[in-house]
Amino acid sequence: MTQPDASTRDRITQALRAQRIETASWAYANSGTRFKVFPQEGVPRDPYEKIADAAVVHRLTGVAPTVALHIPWDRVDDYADLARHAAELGVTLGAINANVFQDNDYKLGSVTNPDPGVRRKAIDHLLECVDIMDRTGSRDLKLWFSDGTNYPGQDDIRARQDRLANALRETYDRLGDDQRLLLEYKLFEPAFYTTDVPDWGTAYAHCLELGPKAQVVIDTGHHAPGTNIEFIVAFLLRAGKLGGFDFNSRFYADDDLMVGAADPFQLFRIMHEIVRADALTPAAGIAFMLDQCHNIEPKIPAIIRSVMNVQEATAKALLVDAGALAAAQRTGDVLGANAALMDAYHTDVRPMLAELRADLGLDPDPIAAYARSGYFETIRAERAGGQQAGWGA
Ligand code: LRH
Ligand code: MN
Repeated sequence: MTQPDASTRDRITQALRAQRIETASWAYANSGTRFKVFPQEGVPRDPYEKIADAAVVHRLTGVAPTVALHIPWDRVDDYADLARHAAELGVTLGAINANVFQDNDYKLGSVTNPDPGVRRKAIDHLLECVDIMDRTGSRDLKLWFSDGTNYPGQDDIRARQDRLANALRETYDRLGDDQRLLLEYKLFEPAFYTTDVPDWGTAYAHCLELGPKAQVVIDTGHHAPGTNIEFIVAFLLRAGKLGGFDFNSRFYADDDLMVGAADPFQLFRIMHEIVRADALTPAAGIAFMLDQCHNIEPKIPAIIRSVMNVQEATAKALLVDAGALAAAQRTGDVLGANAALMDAYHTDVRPMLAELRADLGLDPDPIAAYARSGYFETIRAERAGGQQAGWGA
């Protein structure tokens, strides 16, 4: 693989400079599996400290200027003050994630619950999240519903879709002009027979029904094994209905491991579809968010590593010789076309990214820079007392 010429390098570094990755407030706090959430030293105790950690990730990577919140995990008295705190640290508040999956009332569902009173309660939470967006200045309301059933006959599958559509409609109609509703799907868990938004098709159909401010979120851990996720990316991009990603990786189910850790080639193929559709720039409106749990590994270095994994997959995707690829595809040169992608994928882009960081005035190795910063030692001492934040599962 010949090294890219100067204009190609410029195009690639320009695109990488403009890349924006949103980190998740809950990944800085204690989170894990249903079996055990292992506490760690220095973990944030409130949203202010979570945002301080997110600001460190941005300071060291240069491409993570926003942090997603989750309500009520990040509930505060003054969201405008939280936004000010974030701005002072050089970051802004990103997507607002609603949570209708932890309240006892939602055992048989939230917005799809047979009980209209429970549905009302759930919808009111979604509307409260839009109120919060008005105060944080967030564009996106991200909705994931754990709603589903465990046994055939437990509830009416069609009636639950009607209830879901009604709740989405009421929430959609509450959105401001510059606000979006991002609907996330998941094959199963915690429900194990039906899930009311189980796949991209169901999410897409509901978003079509709602209107232009409703788009689909692809959580890379929410598919059946063997699912070709880049096909879903290409399809939703073509339809103008891809709103964003919850990036993570998995070997089996919704493992929520570091993105690119379990399957870097899949991440590359996903980013290839993004680059091919010229959808990498913030103007394209795709929210590239991380949604991970760092149960056993140190959280801030893991999130820095995750941002770097997305950058590496993106740089490789930007290296694909689009002209050679198109020519091979046009002439049915199967091996030539595959080689165009594999050559890019097998290129070591780490020197280029280290150079980009140096150009940005950053340490070429953010992980080493974090270790040298002493930030962990500082927060370990400062945050010794008090209640560590977690997802309270
Ligand atoms: C559900 C999910 C969703 C979040 C939660 C923390 O599995 O991916 O995006 O609300 O994780
Ligand atoms: Mn998710």
